[in-house]
Amino acid sequence: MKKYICISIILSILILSLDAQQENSIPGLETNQEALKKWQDMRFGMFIHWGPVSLRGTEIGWSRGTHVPIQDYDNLYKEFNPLLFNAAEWVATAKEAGMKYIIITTKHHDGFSLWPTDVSDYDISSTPYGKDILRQLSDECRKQGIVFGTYYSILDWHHPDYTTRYGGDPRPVEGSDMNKYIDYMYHQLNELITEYQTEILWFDGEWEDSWNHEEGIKLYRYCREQNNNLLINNRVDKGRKGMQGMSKSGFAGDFGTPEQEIGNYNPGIPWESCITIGKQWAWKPNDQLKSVKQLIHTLVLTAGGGGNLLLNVGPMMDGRIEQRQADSLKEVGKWISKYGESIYESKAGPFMPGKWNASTMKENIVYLQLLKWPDGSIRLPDLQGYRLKKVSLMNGVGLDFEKGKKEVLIELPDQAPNPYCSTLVLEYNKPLSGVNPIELK
Ligand code: FHN
Repeated sequence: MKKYICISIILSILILSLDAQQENSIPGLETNQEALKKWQDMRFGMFIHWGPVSLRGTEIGWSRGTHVPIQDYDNLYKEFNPLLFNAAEWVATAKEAGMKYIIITTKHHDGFSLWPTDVSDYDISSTPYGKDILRQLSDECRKQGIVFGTYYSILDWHHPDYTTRYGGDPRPVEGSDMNKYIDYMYHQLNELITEYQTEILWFDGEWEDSWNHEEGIKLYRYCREQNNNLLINNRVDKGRKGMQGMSKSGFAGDFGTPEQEIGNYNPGIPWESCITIGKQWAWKPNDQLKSVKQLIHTLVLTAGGGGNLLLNVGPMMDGRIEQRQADSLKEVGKWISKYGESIYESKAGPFMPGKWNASTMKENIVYLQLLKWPDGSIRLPDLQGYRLKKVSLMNGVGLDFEKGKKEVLIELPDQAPNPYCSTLVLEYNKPLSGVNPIELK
């Protein structure tokens, strides 16, 4: 019987690894590994959901035809005049938070383009503000050394040729022409790639029947032909498993996109959790913001699972990022300025994310992130085949530890070094690879 159990375990591991490999098994859709490593090493980015809808404080795209009548929503651009928009301030806020890349909604489901696109007048050039938001932001990102990326919604509830209506849109679908819409979309994407040099294409809105797998494959190929260094998420195609965000095998996309949740422990497959700092993606007056502790724990648990965190802010109608949101990000940045070494360029650690911990690793070092400060000491299981040489507080003193038969007892000071999350540095006798992950009780 034991023999059969072993065989079934080996088979299931083989199938899982094959499935992971099949992620990139479609010819011509292989991920650019150099671009992927650069992105994974960054671990932390800023998501920005913004547009004329900030004038109403309702959700971008989704409030068109629901909380805001379509006629009203579609004319908001005529009032949009964010005179206090300052790209340098936005980028500086991201940098101070420890964020290494920015992804902004260039066109959300409402069809409004934040740049002067050649193929539509429903764009920033038709607003009282008139200036090119994307040009200012992309130039400032390059100036400050932040990677510039762009969100683009495949679905477009405003465009007459997009063949799915939403929010009680009375316009007939008959006469709409998805092929014409796809040409429009390709032209816009070509602008984002060639004129704004986006490095990450963050697609969304792939779930409706107007879009299909064949078009997803074609679009991925097209974008990579324009720039082979591009990184493209899995929402370009139809393989996303709901809000879990990971892909079924055989679909295009370089990374999975769990949404509003921390992705599962998955060191072998690239993924990024996109999560709002408040409740709403676009700016909402008096939105309930996550605490700084929640934000830091989210970052740590995401990195501990081998993923990136794309944390979303929604700028206000006048172009400023709300002070509350900026203040929270500044606090996160203070933590990262002390503990960032345990996040950037790290991999998922051997101690899986749990209620009170996470871990990341680099070579022979494990960073044990303590979300709650244990009382006096902690016991850690041995890592089979590895010898623990040294334990210390990150940026701090060495700690005594006592080896038992299959575990080690680490003495801890009474006071947690950091009120949000404290980090231990565990030095082993050799680089850790292929360690079986352990769940700490
Ligand atoms: O419908 C959008 C939503 O507005 C938001 O942009 C998120 C961000 O990932 N994506 C879609 C919902 O999955």
